[in-house]
Amino acid sequence: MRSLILTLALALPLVACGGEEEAAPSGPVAEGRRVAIEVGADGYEPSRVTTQAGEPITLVFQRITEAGCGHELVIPSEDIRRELPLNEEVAVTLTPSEAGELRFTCGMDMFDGALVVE
Ligand SMILES: [Cu+2]
Repeated sequence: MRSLILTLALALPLVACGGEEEAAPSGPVAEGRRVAIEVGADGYEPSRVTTQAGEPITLVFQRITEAGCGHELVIPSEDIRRELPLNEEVAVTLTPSEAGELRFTCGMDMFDGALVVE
């Protein structure tokens, strides 16, 4: 009998916690702040963008030159690889979960860009 009461006492808080879980939002994905990034012959302008962990942010890349190799955008940690057609805006929305640096670069890892997460 004693062990049964103990089990119930342990089980109750677990049930209470489970009930507070929120369902995933079903509406459109929040895009948060939008930051325009130009992709030139030598890299990104700006090359560093600062944001807060847990906040969605949309980086809008636009390649403005045929020079250089910015036609491909790579964000290694997110497994993102996108073509950047000349003079077209390409939006990438990210919600970094923890502080740190989230690099972005060209297809050959030559450009240096980063989303700095605080
Ligand atoms: Cu390159």
